Amino acid sequence: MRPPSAAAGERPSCACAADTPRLVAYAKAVQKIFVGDVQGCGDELDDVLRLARKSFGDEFELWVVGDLVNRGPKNLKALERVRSLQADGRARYTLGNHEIALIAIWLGHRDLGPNDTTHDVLDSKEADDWIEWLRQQRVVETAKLWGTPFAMVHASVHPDWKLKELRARAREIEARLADDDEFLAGDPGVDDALDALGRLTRCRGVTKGGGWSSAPPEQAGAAWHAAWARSGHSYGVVYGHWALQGLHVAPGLRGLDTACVQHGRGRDGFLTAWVPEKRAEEHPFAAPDDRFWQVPARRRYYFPLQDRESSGV
Ligand SMILES: [Mn+2]
Repeated sequence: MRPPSAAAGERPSCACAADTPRLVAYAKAVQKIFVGDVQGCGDELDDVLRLARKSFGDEFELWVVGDLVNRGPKNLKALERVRSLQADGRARYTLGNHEIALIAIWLGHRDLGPNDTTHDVLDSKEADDWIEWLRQQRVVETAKLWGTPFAMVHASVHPDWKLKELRARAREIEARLADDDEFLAGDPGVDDALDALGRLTRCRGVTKGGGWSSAPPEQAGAAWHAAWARSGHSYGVVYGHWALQGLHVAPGLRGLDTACVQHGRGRDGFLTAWVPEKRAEEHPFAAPDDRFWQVPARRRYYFPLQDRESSGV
């Protein structure tokens, strides 16, 4: 049955008739779900997505800290999930060191290593398209959680950088990565952007002189986040990359790499998601925090060369 239509001249002049649903000025925020290093654990990523749909329907955004690929078996699947959500405007993704390595391999700047498992991407008919897509991705994403600004990055931010500088550095790196086929073949000793790319995607330790290293801080000064925390920044950082450290919850910091792909190598591995649902009066980056999902690895995936050699396999 069609509703009776009012003749043109009879329309009420006021648009807010009592029975008309009104748009609410503050639309409900879509739930952000931050996921740690997937590294080809495509089945466990699907487990997280199932939980997300069960809890929030389509009202969630997936935020991926990078290292979506390598060491694990289902790299293409992991990439496809994120690309599909991103096409719907429902995923943010920052590149990790393993994506940077994959791009460098495709461009001929380095060889596939004995522990690399990204053949499914490199051998696919759409490899060129996948690499082009990766080259369009960001190395830093920023937004706000209930008014608190934050950055998502794979490994670290420079302890001194404010959000504005972090963004500016990231945009320069992203433009070079997308357009310059020789960027990754350069020398980080003379190319600031390439050095900053390393810091964003590989750093764990920092030195007093402003340097950084991918080595853990026992070998290289302090943990980057300890130095960052001493600077008293007002933004939060969500990151990954540090499986040996594991889940890291501290004021302003959420480190989400819980070694899913390392499962069975002397410990249990999980894929961790941070699901910061709003709680009244609580700072989004306060610690302690229990708003995590942890999906156990289904099996051991990673048998690096050193393990294969020592076991005689
Ligand atoms: Mn990493």
